[in-house]
Amino acid sequence: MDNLYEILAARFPRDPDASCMILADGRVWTYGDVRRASSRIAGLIAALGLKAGDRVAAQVEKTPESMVLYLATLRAGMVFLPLNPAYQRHELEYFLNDAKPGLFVCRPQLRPLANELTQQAGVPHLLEIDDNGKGSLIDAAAPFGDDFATVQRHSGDLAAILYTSGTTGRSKGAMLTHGNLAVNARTLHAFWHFQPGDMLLHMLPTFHVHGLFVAIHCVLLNGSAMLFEAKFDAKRARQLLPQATVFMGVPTYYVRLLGEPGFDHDSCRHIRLFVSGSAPLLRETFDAFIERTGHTILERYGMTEGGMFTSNPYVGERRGGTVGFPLPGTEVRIVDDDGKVCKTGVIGNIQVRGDNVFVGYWQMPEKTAEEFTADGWFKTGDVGRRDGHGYIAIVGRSKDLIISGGLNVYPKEIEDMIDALPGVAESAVIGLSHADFGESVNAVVVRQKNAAGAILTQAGVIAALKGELANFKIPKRVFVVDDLPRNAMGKVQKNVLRERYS
Ligand code: MLC
Ligand code: AMP
Repeated sequence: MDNLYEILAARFPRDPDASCMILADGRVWTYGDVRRASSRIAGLIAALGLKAGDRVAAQVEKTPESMVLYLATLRAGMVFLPLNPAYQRHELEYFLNDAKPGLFVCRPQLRPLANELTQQAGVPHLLEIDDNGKGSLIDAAAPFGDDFATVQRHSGDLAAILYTSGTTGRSKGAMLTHGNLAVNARTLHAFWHFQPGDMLLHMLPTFHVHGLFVAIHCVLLNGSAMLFEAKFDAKRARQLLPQATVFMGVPTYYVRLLGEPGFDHDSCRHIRLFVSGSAPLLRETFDAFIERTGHTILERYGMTEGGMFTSNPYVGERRGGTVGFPLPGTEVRIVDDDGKVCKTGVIGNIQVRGDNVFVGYWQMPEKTAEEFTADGWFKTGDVGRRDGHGYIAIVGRSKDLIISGGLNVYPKEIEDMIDALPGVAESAVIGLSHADFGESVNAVVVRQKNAAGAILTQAGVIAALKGELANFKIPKRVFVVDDLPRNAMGKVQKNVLRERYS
């Protein structure tokens, strides 16, 4: 059976009363609850008339019910498409029209907009899960049975589509198969030594690879429990960490933990593993964490398009400023612009290959072809080097991407929106270093010459973008200028802007 749900469920504990998710209010979801609830929701999805391969899009808060909706989608043979609840009209409209899901699950407060957009996009079914895990989807699933027969899927069948922003401004849906997800889950579970009795403190959002796949798959394959928190909060993390053995986070979580009074050795007394990824972990954070807690954070590197590619070792030296070695089953090479493999220590483009690497971008065959080499290597757009001991360091990106608090922002998308505002001639969106988010989004906006009546201000630009774009993409600062620096080819020199405004 290649359905990922079956692969995970085969490792669920025999005892149906064993804990799976422990919630902030003390409620516990057992593995039996997970099986039953996913069965009922799968029954509902199938009864709606969705066919294998149809998309189930969900823009809901992190709750046990929304996690189970993911498993139910797998069981029913559909393709899960999680969306950040921060997404606004502009983003949602695009995703629904592009993915054409058979079912869209939203929060009740979004209902009016969801009605409008689903009608426009021809999405036949709209149901709700609210922020307490209740709503029309849960009510409609209640009459269905606890013994849904999980639909047969092959390892090459799609399990999920996760949108990643695109350099051209158009988001691309990365198509991941049951096989892609299963192979990465098994690798990480083994490589990070998951063991009976582990307790993961889960504070990541569940609409991205990190929180949804890396963290949850490891726990489910392990048949163990997680402290399932709605979001990251440093104070709450400090209180809960003594009950946990594993923690996974983006670098901002570690920066915030270090800023938390009372966070020390004792707070981490049962922890065996801290994992960081999704964005570069600063050397100073890595060092300060060792000093404060005695723990060496394990940094790993990955991407929506294939899960995890490299990891520092579980046993052996974890080197700060590096992302370790290729994981078993994943090949990583560093090549120059002509595709020739670089010598040790030489900086080049990172390419990856393996069974975990995605099968392409949803309905974008040309874009997919561009991102792979003729011999099947995926071009990550990251730039790095390998040292004499084989440790890989990410030193930059060839793609114009900002990672803010572990969330990706492609400048082109914001620039397009700003350029359409009255009084704007053009704009350049740049990442600047930020103590908390690592990088922050900033806009340099050129006022139109002789634009009658248009007064461009930071507040005006920000107000115009809010409601259209997710909050994390809204520039933290806006600089209004008369022109942008350009090179001889006429290309905007973002490096000059970054220096000027840093
Ligand atoms: C929230 N805001 C952000 C932001 N998150 N702004 C910039 N960057 C972010 N990441 C906005 C809020 O809407 C708010 O706006 C203001 O910034 C301050 O919010 P906050 O209270 O500080 O934010 P908070 O809710 O605490 O969220 C910050 C965070 C969260 C870092 C905890 O963003 C987070 O959990 N990030 C993790 C993302 C993640 O899982 N990435 C993995 C991707 S997978 P306003 O206007 O209301 O004041 C991947 C592959 C891989 O990359 O390798 O893993
Ligand atoms: P996403 O598209 O959200 O999956 O983000 C993937 C990108 O995050 C990668 O291409 C890298 O640029 C970045 N990334 C992930 N992990 C790390 C890491 N440990 N260090 C530096 N960058 C990282």
